[in-house]
Amino acid sequence: MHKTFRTPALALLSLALLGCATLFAGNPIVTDVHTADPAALVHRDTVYIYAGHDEAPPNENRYVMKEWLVFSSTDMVTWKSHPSPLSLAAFKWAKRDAWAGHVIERAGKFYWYVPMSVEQPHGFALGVAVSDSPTGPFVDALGKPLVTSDMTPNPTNPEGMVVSWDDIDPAVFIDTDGQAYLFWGNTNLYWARLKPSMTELDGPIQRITNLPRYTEAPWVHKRGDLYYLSYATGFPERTAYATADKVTGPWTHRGLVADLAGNCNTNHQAIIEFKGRSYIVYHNGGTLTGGSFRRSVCVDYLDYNPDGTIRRLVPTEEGVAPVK
Ligand code: FUB
Repeated sequence: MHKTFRTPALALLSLALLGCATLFAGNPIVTDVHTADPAALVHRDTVYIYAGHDEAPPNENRYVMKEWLVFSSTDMVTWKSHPSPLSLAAFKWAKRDAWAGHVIERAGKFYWYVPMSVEQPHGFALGVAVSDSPTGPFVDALGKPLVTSDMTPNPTNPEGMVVSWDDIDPAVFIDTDGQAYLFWGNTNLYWARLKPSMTELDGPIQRITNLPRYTEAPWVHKRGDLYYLSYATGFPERTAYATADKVTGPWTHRGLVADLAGNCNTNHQAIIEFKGRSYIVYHNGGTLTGGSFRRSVCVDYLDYNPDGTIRRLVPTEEGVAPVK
């Protein structure tokens, strides 16, 4: 996919004139910092986007990610930037790599599931932080990981590499009966039930094995009676999806949601309904300083066909219209 991206000048000018941390949409929605791996939460009349912070300097081609960021909007167009509510420093047991997380609310508390690399057991681990507010501050809920690398196999990816980073990209879904599920994984896609505490697994870790070229970034949502599991596929990544009649599967692969992200080798999506419309939140490398390690979050509409299949994303520069 080729597209041109607007310069950040307009957004920066808006910021300067306003003298506050209110950002105006058009894609990318944030242009003063690089943001990646969005998760989105609808809470009351507000949408919160939780993102990783890509801090790699220009020409440094590796992830430099030490904290997570949060932005909020009531109209999907005007995004307010809040102080960073969570960083690696909150997890005494973690070392590096504040990668893709997910926030969900239960009984008035907000739980933020995040992957980080650790020394022992070698690889990534999943932690969970908790707050009374969607904008934090969040604190480590357990003082230790929820999932560690020795709880799952280290798979071999299609390139023949042993993947020690399989325990990444947590995504939590609470079903209509109140049961919570944790999905995660790179190369292997894992899931497990969560106890009502949201900080303990409830039963064995299971795998979904029938999704072609599953890479990472699972996201589960429900529309009507149908469950959707979207995820990054292949590498460089596109976004694919599967559907099921139950959140426990079996899942049927349905095709692509999105083609390659512009100027960026990963794809990472969140799908929400807000005030009667569906949105997809994703990232690309679409700023003047952007790229695979300096990504930026975008918002566009997500449309469904009458049979419930998802229409392929049309990424836009103008983004979405304000919600009335
Ligand atoms: O941002 C680091 C990793 O890149 C995420 O965990 C993946 O989803 C991919 O976007």
